[in-house]
Amino acid sequence: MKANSYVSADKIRSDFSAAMSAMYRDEVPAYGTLMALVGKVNDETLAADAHLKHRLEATDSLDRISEERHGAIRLGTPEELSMMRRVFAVMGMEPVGYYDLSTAGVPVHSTAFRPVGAESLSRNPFRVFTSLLRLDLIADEALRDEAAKVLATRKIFTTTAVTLVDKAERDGGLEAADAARFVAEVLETFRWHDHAIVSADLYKRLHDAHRLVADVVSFKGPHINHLTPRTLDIDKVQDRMPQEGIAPKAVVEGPPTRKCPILLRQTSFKALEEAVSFIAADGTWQKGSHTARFGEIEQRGVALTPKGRALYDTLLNETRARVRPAADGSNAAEYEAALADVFKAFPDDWDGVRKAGLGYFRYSLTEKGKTVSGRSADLETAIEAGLVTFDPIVYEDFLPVSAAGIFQSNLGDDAAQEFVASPNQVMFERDLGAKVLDEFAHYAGIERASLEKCLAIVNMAAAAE
Ligand code: OOG
Ligand code: NI
Repeated sequence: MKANSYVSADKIRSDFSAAMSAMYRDEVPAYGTLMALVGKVNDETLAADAHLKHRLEATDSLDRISEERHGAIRLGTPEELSMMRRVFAVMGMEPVGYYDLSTAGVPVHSTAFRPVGAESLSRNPFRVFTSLLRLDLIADEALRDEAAKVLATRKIFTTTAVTLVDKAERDGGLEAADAARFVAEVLETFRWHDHAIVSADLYKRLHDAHRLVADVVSFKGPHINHLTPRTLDIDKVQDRMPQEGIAPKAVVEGPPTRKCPILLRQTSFKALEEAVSFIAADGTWQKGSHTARFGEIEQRGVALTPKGRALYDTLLNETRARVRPAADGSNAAEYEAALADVFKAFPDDWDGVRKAGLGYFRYSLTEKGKTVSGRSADLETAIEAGLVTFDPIVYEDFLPVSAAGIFQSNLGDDAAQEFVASPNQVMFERDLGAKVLDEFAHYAGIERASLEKCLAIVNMAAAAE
């Protein structure tokens, strides 16, 4: 056994994330511009907020900020999805959560592949929102069959990538040379292909059924469609995007601007219209275009408990009942005002969020708490006495309504479609070949573990009194 020489999954993921970033920067120059802007705003935010900087350092998450990004892909078949699960597993990424996008008029359901352990997350939190096309939601049966036939012909993974996944599973890891080859080979799956695998006519019919169907079916592979950096101040980046020549979507998705960020706020710039070629009847190429790739940024806040999430959902629905944001941005200011007003019902100080049981927190002993002994205290008393402190646990997942908003903003105004809501987690997990992790149980587990560690020490000190 040479288990010691295996490269860690965390390192493979970091290398892959860096390689993906370099490829995307090359392919989509606006991504580089956005990354530079986000980096600048993050530096400014940290320089202006010493407390934030200190807490990020204390919770071991400062270094990861600049590393932090997520991408998204859309797959066509169950076989592609289950293989993708095995590929991501080699990088230490597991499927977390189930997202039904049919409610938002998008014929896919999804999960997010991401690292789950605290150490892995702080090393590199790279994640990929992964959707599976649902041809069952497309009404035209003949077209559905045609699409399925095309999908059956394509191979999105290189032979070497598959071989290396088999090897990693068999041996329990990959050595350096294989890990490097794995990164390079898997990157191929995410590459943009400007030559379609369908005719312009079929593309048009797929596109008429739903733009996403055309995006998934017409190409050789699931090109990464965006790569999103994490910003510490999304409003500032949104404001400054135009100065950098980037036009952001009308409103930021998710909760309003707050002192204490919750969940996830996202904004994006519209998908680029890119030149592609379709297969012509005489075997030559016919010029055309396709829009799929866009830019997005996000700001992450505290993970909410089921109670906090229910409150968030209620308030967001209430806001949208008051003002539905128009795609052209004409009522953006009105929507933002309504959002801010309705969300006054959500406490905006960390202790308030915590005490109301709305968010998940990581507890730790303060310097004083570490030295004290002979003190009997329950958690609240220990907090009040400055022995125990708490930090918000960052939300590492996604928001179906935001995802839908991002999808929609890239579909154009006329593309909204109604599907009957039909979540089907059972079918998704069967196609995936595994169960997805329940995100709430996961955050609750992190909180509990931090608490137990703290309380043991505090109580021990108390026992010695
Ligand atoms: C995925 C959109 C979802 C997010 O950040 O919510 C997403 C897609 O467009 O394929 O990435
Ligand atoms: Ni995204």
